[in-house]
Amino acid sequence: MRFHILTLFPEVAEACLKSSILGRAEKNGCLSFHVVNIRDYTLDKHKKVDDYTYGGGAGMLMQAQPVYDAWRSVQDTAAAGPLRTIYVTPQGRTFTQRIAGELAQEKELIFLCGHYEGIDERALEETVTDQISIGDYVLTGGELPAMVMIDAIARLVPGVLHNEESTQTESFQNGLLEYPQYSRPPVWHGRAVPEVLLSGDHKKVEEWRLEQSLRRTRERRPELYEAYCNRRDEET
Ligand code: 4FN
Repeated sequence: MRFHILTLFPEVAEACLKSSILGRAEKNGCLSFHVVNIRDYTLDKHKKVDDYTYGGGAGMLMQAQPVYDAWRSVQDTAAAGPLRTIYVTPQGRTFTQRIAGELAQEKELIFLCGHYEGIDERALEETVTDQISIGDYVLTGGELPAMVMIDAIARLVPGVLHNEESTQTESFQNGLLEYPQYSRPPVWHGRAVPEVLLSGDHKKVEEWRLEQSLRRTRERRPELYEAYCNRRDEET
Protein backbone atom coordinates (compact mmCIF):
# COMPACT_ATOMS: atom_id res chain seq x y z
CA MET A 1 0.00 0.00 0.00
CA ARG A 2 1.25 3.47 -0.88
CA PHE A 3 0.75 6.57 1.30
CA HIS A 4 1.25 10.12 0.04
CA ILE A 5 1.52 12.82 2.73
CA LEU A 6 1.15 16.48 1.72
CA THR A 7 2.56 18.77 4.42
CA LEU A 8 4.49 21.96 5.20
CA PHE A 9 6.54 19.98 7.77
CA PRO A 10 7.86 16.95 5.88
CA GLU A 11 10.54 16.23 8.53
CA VAL A 12 7.84 15.43 11.13
CA ALA A 13 6.26 12.82 8.86
CA GLU A 14 9.61 11.42 7.69
CA ALA A 15 10.82 10.88 11.26
CA CYS A 16 7.65 9.00 12.27
CA LEU A 17 7.47 6.82 9.18
CA LYS A 18 11.15 5.81 9.11
CA SER A 19 11.08 4.39 12.63
CA SER A 20 9.93 1.05 14.02
CA ILE A 21 7.51 -1.31 12.36
CA LEU A 22 6.44 1.01 9.55
CA GLY A 23 10.05 1.66 8.54
CA ARG A 24 10.73 -2.07 8.44
CA ALA A 25 7.59 -2.67 6.34
CA GLU A 26 8.75 -0.04 3.84
CA LYS A 27 12.12 -1.82 3.53
CA ASN A 28 10.26 -5.13 3.01
CA GLY A 29 8.18 -3.53 0.28
CA CYS A 30 4.77 -3.99 1.96
CA LEU A 31 4.35 -0.21 2.31
CA SER A 32 5.69 2.86 0.59
CA PHE A 33 5.66 6.44 1.80
CA HIS A 34 5.91 9.56 -0.32
CA VAL A 35 6.16 12.80 1.66
CA VAL A 36 5.54 15.96 -0.37
CA ASN A 37 6.58 19.40 0.86
CA ILE A 38 3.74 21.72 -0.16
CA ARG A 39 6.19 24.65 -0.07
CA ASP A 40 8.02 23.15 -3.07
CA TYR A 41 4.94 23.94 -5.17
CA THR A 42 4.43 27.61 -4.37
CA LEU A 43 4.74 29.98 -7.32
CA ASP A 44 5.50 32.86 -4.93
CA LYS A 45 9.02 34.22 -5.39
CA HIS A 46 9.55 34.33 -1.61
CA LYS A 47 8.25 30.74 -1.21
CA LYS A 48 5.25 32.03 0.74
CA VAL A 49 2.42 29.51 1.23
CA ASP A 50 0.11 31.38 3.63
CA ASP A 51 -1.86 34.63 3.65
CA TYR A 52 -4.42 36.61 5.67
CA THR A 53 -8.06 35.51 5.62
CA TYR A 54 -10.67 37.53 3.73
CA GLY A 55 -13.16 39.04 6.16
CA GLY A 56 -10.48 39.52 8.79
CA GLY A 57 -9.72 37.71 12.01
CA ALA A 58 -6.54 36.46 13.55
CA GLY A 59 -4.19 34.00 11.91
CA MET A 60 -3.03 32.88 8.51
CA LEU A 61 -4.48 30.44 6.02
CA MET A 62 -2.69 28.02 3.67
CA GLN A 63 -3.29 29.30 0.16
CA ALA A 64 -5.11 27.25 -2.48
CA GLN A 65 -2.43 27.33 -5.22
CA PRO A 66 0.46 25.44 -3.56
CA VAL A 67 -1.91 22.92 -1.93
CA TYR A 68 -3.71 22.22 -5.20
CA ASP A 69 -0.51 21.94 -7.26
CA ALA A 70 1.13 19.61 -4.68
CA TRP A 71 -2.00 17.40 -4.71
CA ARG A 72 -2.12 17.51 -8.52
CA SER A 73 1.52 16.36 -8.75
CA VAL A 74 0.57 13.21 -6.81
CA GLN A 75 -2.82 12.63 -8.45
CA ASP A 76 -1.23 12.87 -11.91
CA THR A 77 1.03 9.87 -11.07
CA ALA A 78 -2.00 7.63 -10.36
CA ALA A 79 -2.92 5.36 -13.26
CA ALA A 80 -6.09 4.02 -11.60
CA GLY A 81 -8.01 7.31 -11.57
CA PRO A 82 -8.86 9.61 -8.64
CA LEU A 83 -7.21 8.71 -5.31
CA ARG A 84 -9.03 8.95 -2.03
CA THR A 85 -7.76 12.18 -0.45
CA ILE A 86 -8.12 12.52 3.31
CA TYR A 87 -8.05 15.97 4.87
CA VAL A 88 -7.14 15.50 8.53
CA THR A 89 -9.26 18.09 10.29
CA PRO A 90 -11.16 18.59 13.55
CA GLN A 91 -14.22 19.14 11.31
CA GLY A 92 -14.21 15.52 10.10
CA ARG A 93 -15.95 12.40 11.36
CA THR A 94 -14.03 10.71 14.18
CA PHE A 95 -11.48 8.08 13.16
CA THR A 96 -12.25 4.55 14.37
CA GLN A 97 -10.92 1.01 13.91
CA ARG A 98 -13.76 0.47 11.43
CA ILE A 99 -12.58 3.41 9.28
CA ALA A 100 -8.98 2.13 9.51
CA GLY A 101 -10.20 -1.21 8.16
CA GLU A 102 -12.05 0.41 5.26
CA LEU A 103 -9.13 2.62 4.25
CA ALA A 104 -6.72 -0.34 4.44
CA GLN A 105 -8.56 -1.78 1.40
CA GLU A 106 -7.25 1.06 -0.83
CA LYS A 107 -4.08 0.65 -2.90
CA GLU A 108 -3.06 4.30 -2.46
CA LEU A 109 -4.15 7.14 -0.18
CA ILE A 110 -3.36 10.85 -0.04
CA PHE A 111 -3.25 12.61 3.37
CA LEU A 112 -3.48 16.39 3.43
CA CYS A 113 -2.18 18.06 6.61
CA GLY A 114 -3.21 21.59 7.59
CA HIS A 115 -1.29 24.26 9.49
CA TYR A 116 -1.99 27.77 10.81
CA GLU A 117 -5.79 28.26 10.65
CA GLY A 118 -6.26 25.60 7.96
CA ILE A 119 -6.58 25.62 4.17
CA ASP A 120 -8.44 27.83 1.66
CA GLU A 121 -11.85 26.15 1.20
CA ARG A 122 -11.60 26.21 -2.62
CA ALA A 123 -8.55 23.90 -2.65
CA LEU A 124 -10.39 21.50 -0.34
CA GLU A 125 -13.44 21.47 -2.66
CA GLU A 126 -11.28 20.39 -5.60
CA THR A 127 -9.16 17.73 -3.87
CA VAL A 128 -10.67 16.23 -0.72
CA THR A 129 -12.87 13.09 -0.70
CA ASP A 130 -12.87 12.42 3.08
CA GLN A 131 -12.56 14.64 6.15
CA ILE A 132 -11.48 12.76 9.27
CA SER A 133 -10.53 13.82 12.83
CA ILE A 134 -8.66 11.91 15.55
CA GLY A 135 -10.59 13.64 18.36
CA ASP A 136 -11.57 16.86 20.04
CA TYR A 137 -8.56 18.90 21.15
CA VAL A 138 -6.63 21.83 19.69
CA LEU A 139 -3.41 20.92 17.84
CA THR A 140 -0.76 22.95 15.99
CA GLY A 141 -0.93 20.91 12.78
CA GLY A 142 -2.44 17.92 11.02
CA GLU A 143 0.81 15.91 10.81
CA LEU A 144 0.40 13.95 14.05
CA PRO A 145 -3.25 13.06 13.30
CA ALA A 146 -2.14 11.85 9.84
CA MET A 147 0.57 9.70 11.48
CA VAL A 148 -1.98 8.23 13.92
CA MET A 149 -4.30 7.26 11.06
CA ILE A 150 -1.48 5.89 8.89
CA ASP A 151 -0.18 3.77 11.79
CA ALA A 152 -3.64 2.26 12.38
CA ILE A 153 -4.22 1.62 8.65
CA ALA A 154 -0.74 0.33 7.79
CA ARG A 155 -0.69 -2.38 10.48
CA LEU A 156 -3.75 -3.94 8.81
CA VAL A 157 -1.91 -4.36 5.50
CA PRO A 158 -0.91 -8.03 4.99
CA GLY A 159 2.78 -8.63 5.72
CA VAL A 160 3.34 -5.49 7.80
CA LEU A 161 3.14 -7.26 11.16
CA HIS A 162 5.01 -10.40 12.09
CA ASN A 163 3.01 -13.15 13.82
CA GLU A 164 4.05 -12.22 17.37
CA GLU A 165 3.05 -8.60 16.76
CA SER A 166 -0.35 -9.30 15.26
CA THR A 167 -1.95 -11.87 17.60
CA GLN A 168 -2.20 -9.90 20.80
CA THR A 169 -3.87 -6.70 19.70
CA GLU A 170 -6.32 -8.67 17.56
CA SER A 171 -8.46 -9.00 20.65
CA PHE A 172 -9.54 -5.39 20.07
CA GLN A 173 -11.05 -6.79 16.87
CA ASN A 174 -13.87 -8.22 19.02
CA GLY A 175 -14.32 -4.69 20.41
CA LEU A 176 -13.23 -5.44 23.98
CA LEU A 177 -10.38 -4.00 26.02
CA GLU A 178 -7.39 -6.16 26.89
CA TYR A 179 -7.35 -8.35 30.00
CA PRO A 180 -4.51 -7.64 32.50
CA GLN A 181 -1.19 -9.22 31.55
CA TYR A 182 1.86 -10.39 33.51
CA SER A 183 5.40 -11.49 32.78
CA ARG A 184 8.23 -12.78 35.00
CA PRO A 185 8.87 -12.76 37.94
CA PRO A 186 5.88 -14.54 39.54
CA VAL A 187 6.04 -12.20 42.57
CA TRP A 188 7.15 -8.57 42.33
CA HIS A 189 6.90 -5.95 45.11
CA GLY A 190 4.88 -8.56 46.99
CA ARG A 191 2.32 -8.78 44.16
CA ALA A 192 1.66 -12.30 42.86
CA VAL A 193 0.57 -13.14 39.34
CA PRO A 194 -3.03 -14.51 39.44
CA GLU A 195 -2.94 -18.29 40.20
CA VAL A 196 -4.92 -19.35 37.15
CA LEU A 197 -2.26 -17.99 34.76
CA LEU A 198 0.37 -20.33 36.28
CA SER A 199 -1.99 -23.34 36.35
CA GLY A 200 -1.32 -24.54 32.80
CA ASP A 201 -5.09 -25.08 32.34
CA HIS A 202 -5.62 -23.35 28.97
CA LYS A 203 -9.40 -23.51 29.11
CA LYS A 204 -9.46 -21.90 32.58
CA VAL A 205 -7.00 -19.24 31.37
CA GLU A 206 -9.22 -18.34 28.39
CA GLU A 207 -12.32 -18.12 30.61
CA TRP A 208 -10.49 -15.85 33.08
CA ARG A 209 -9.22 -13.57 30.31
CA LEU A 210 -12.65 -13.15 28.71
CA GLU A 211 -14.20 -12.43 32.13
CA GLN A 212 -11.51 -9.78 32.83
CA SER A 213 -11.95 -8.22 29.38
CA LEU A 214 -15.71 -8.01 29.82
CA ARG A 215 -15.46 -6.50 33.31
CA ARG A 216 -12.84 -3.92 32.27
CA THR A 217 -14.76 -2.90 29.21
CA ARG A 218 -18.02 -2.56 31.19
CA GLU A 219 -16.35 -0.48 33.93
CA ARG A 220 -14.03 1.70 31.86
CA ARG A 221 -15.68 1.99 28.44
CA PRO A 222 -19.40 1.37 28.90
CA GLU A 223 -20.19 2.48 25.31
CA LEU A 224 -17.81 -0.18 23.91
CA TYR A 225 -19.36 -2.77 26.23
CA GLU A 226 -22.86 -1.91 25.04
CA ALA A 227 -21.81 -2.15 21.38
CA TYR A 228 -20.27 -5.57 22.11
CA CYS A 229 -23.46 -6.80 23.80
CA ASN A 230 -25.63 -5.55 20.93
CA ARG A 231 -23.46 -7.30 18.36
CA ARG A 232 -23.51 -10.53 20.39
CA ASP A 233 -27.32 -10.34 20.65
CA GLU A 234 -27.67 -9.91 16.89
CA GLU A 235 -25.57 -13.02 16.22
CA THR A 236 -28.07 -15.26 18.10
N1 4FN B 1 -6.10 21.08 14.09
C1 4FN B 1 -11.11 22.44 17.66
C2 4FN B 1 -11.83 23.57 17.19
C3 4FN B 1 -11.21 24.46 16.33
C4 4FN B 1 -9.88 24.27 15.93
C5 4FN B 1 -9.20 23.15 16.38
C6 4FN B 1 -7.78 22.90 15.96
C7 4FN B 1 -4.26 22.30 13.07
C8 4FN B 1 -4.73 23.61 10.96
C9 4FN B 1 -6.63 22.60 12.21
C10 4FN B 1 -7.05 18.91 15.62
C11 4FN B 1 -7.64 17.87 16.33
C12 4FN B 1 -7.85 16.64 15.75
C13 4FN B 1 -6.69 16.95 12.43
C14 4FN B 1 -9.81 22.24 17.23
C15 4FN B 1 -6.91 17.49 13.69
C16 4FN B 1 -6.66 18.73 14.29
C17 4FN B 1 -7.49 16.46 14.43
C18 4FN B 1 -6.06 19.87 13.51
C19 4FN B 1 -3.84 23.48 12.21
C20 4FN B 1 -6.19 23.75 11.38
C21 4FN B 1 -5.73 22.35 13.44
C22 4FN B 1 -13.26 21.80 18.78
C23 4FN B 1 -11.73 20.05 18.04
C24 4FN B 1 -11.13 21.48 19.96
C25 4FN B 1 -5.92 23.49 14.46
C26 4FN B 1 -11.81 21.46 18.60
N2 4FN B 1 -7.61 15.37 13.64
N3 4FN B 1 -7.27 23.64 14.92
O1 4FN B 1 -7.12 22.05 16.51
O2 4FN B 1 -5.61 19.71 12.42
O3 4FN B 1 -7.13 15.67 12.44
